[in-house]
Amino acid sequence: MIGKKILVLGGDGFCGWPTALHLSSIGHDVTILDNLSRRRIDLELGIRSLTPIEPIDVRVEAWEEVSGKRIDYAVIDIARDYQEFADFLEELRPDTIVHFAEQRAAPYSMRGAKEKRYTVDNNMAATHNVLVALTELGLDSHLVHLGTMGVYGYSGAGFELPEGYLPVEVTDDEGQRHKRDILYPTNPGSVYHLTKSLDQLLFQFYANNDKMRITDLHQGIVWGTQTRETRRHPALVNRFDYDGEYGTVLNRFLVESAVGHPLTVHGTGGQTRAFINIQDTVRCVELAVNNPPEAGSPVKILNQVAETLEVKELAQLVSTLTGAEIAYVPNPRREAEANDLNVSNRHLRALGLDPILLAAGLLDDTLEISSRYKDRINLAKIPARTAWNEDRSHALGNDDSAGVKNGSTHPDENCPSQRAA
Ligand code: NAD
Ligand code: USQ
Repeated sequence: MIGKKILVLGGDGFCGWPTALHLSSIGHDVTILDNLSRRRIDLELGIRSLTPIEPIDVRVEAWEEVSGKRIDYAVIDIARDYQEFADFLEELRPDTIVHFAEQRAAPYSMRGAKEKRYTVDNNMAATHNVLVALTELGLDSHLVHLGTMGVYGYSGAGFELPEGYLPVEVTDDEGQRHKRDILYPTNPGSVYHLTKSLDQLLFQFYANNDKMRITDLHQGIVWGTQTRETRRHPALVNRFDYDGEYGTVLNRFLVESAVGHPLTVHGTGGQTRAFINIQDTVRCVELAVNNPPEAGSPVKILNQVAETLEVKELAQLVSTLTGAEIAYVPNPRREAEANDLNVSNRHLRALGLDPILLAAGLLDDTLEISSRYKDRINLAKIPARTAWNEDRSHALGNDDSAGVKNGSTHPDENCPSQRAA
């Protein structure tokens, strides 16, 4: 089991970097591939990680220094440079590919025409290129993909959300009943989430047609920053996004409280979402890597979540801990004001996951990082300004909603897909 050759696509990112370190620390032979587009988006948006992140070569050197283990890396755009990627794959011949390499921010994907197109072009081509390359090269690598809970939508189904498939029964004209497991009807809430819904169809096709072994991890919102491995050296520190485009809700609340900014609850705060700590993200990927599906079986879909909470509950938790004020701000997103969410995570629990649950004490670490680096926080980048549609744009008080219809104000050459590394 131990000692697989693993390729981590998107291994320079928030989830990919600590996962690469974790898999290396437990004895796997890890290679990172990344096009560094996330670092370029920081430049494009004039933002930066709260934590100062080192260049990728410095990161892997620091890992070798503290662990004695080597992680190789390659800078390739898997969406655009198919042949370079396929040649790389043919030489490496990994047992497992862990695929994080997509544009992952919902607000960024809704900024305007350029970002919508970039997110779809990048994410669909990235995933499809991986599948095509594996097929063309005849490689039997197990593909582990990071998907999202958002593919299910947040409509409050009234029952526990299953893991990927919905059992249905149809009665034909003769009264005969037919049972089927179908992909759970998808209901994405942003262009980004839409790409994850489309990924599911690509996986279904290639698992069926080419007997590819695929695990799709439907992950909730990740909170926290550091893991056991990233704490081992300052140059290993993980990235921490807090801005209105890439910052996720709990990490944003912790940063906001560190600088005395009111906690920005969108709308009523009745949105219920699924959460998981970054330490559990890396553990879940380990479990998925160790438990591939059989060739010829359907895509193995696991819900990678620890618990569900309402946004206003999160704000209350942080406020109680830090004394921060809570501000109920107009919601820039088109989403239900309140929803139920009851999610099964039976598979990962059965494989041994004992998830970290949110409790005030567990926020200390992230709170400490937020305070330590608070001088790096740009207050102007905290508000979430990207409106989902014209109606939401008006609710935000944007006089000119043209930006919503016509795309963002930044020029083409600023899109990370269109700039040289
Ligand atoms: P991230 O943006 O920090 O990391 C993604 C990495 O992929 C970046 O380093 C980026 O440079 C790279 N990348 C993007 N397109 C690429 C391409 N065409 N070729 C090569 N590299 C490319 O995002 P993250 O938070 O680490 O998320 C990783 C994955 O996990 C995403 O697919 C995301 O949808 C999923 N996920 C994240 C969360 C979360 O809360 N962060 C929750 C659920 C699912
Ligand atoms: N929200 C606030 N205040 C904020 C920021 C967000 O109230 O300051 C609200 C949003 O309106 C939303 C909820 O918090 O209702 C979650 O927003 P988020 O930005 O934390 O998470 P989301 O956009 O859903 O995306 C993140 C990751 C994405 C991943 C997804 C998992 O960026 O890659 O797929 O979480 S899930 O939400 O389960 O689909």
